[in-house]
Amino acid sequence: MSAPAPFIPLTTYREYPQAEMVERAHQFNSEIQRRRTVREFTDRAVPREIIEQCLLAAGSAPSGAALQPWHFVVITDPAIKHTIRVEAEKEEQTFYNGRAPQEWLDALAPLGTDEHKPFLDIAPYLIAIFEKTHSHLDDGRRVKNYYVGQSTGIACGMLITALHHAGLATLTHTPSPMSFLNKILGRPKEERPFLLLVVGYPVDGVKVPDIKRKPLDKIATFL
Ligand code: IYR
Repeated sequence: MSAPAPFIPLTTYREYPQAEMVERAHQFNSEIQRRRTVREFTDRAVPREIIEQCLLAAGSAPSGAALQPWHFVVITDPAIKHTIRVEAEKEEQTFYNGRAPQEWLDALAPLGTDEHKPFLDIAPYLIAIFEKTHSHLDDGRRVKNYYVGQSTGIACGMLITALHHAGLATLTHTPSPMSFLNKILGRPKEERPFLLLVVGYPVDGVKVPDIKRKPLDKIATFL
């Protein structure tokens, strides 16, 4: 049994007058509605400090038993990016040419994706996110993590939101299977690749598929 964590007063919570809350909710929604996944990036450099702050924001996500079961590997090295591209394209090649069922390919058709992933070479940052099945506590004990997928998914959502808020574009890339990332990035077996986030500036005049977000009554039920 470990000693209970000491409790401290919460000094950071802030309540707003109701009208201000409504205004803030509208503002945030219109800010986040501008986010679109892009697939064409420039090689323009992005200051590392921005990435660091966004990672800290992501690392503040709630997690099972507060064990923070994630690890972010930030890749700028062109040789490592290229190796990732080569390995990802190998997997995608088989995915698009036989492994994926027709129904899946039909679902992807409007997005215009294929096995070519030049953005993995071009974008200034790739962030590989790993979900950790176990944590190593400060006292050296190795403990099981809980709700690993939910926790890491929330952290990724916060990362994407933070990067968008900072003015960067992202692509949530999920080459499947992704285990080649452990090998290339030297991560242990207890870390499972969760997704690969491509980060940078979109090319001038970038186009995105004309998809619409579902209306509220299609995504939520109020009882
Ligand atoms: N991983 C492939 C296929 C792919 C799958 C889904 I679901 C997408 O939303 C987009 C692509 C690829 O990256 O091309």
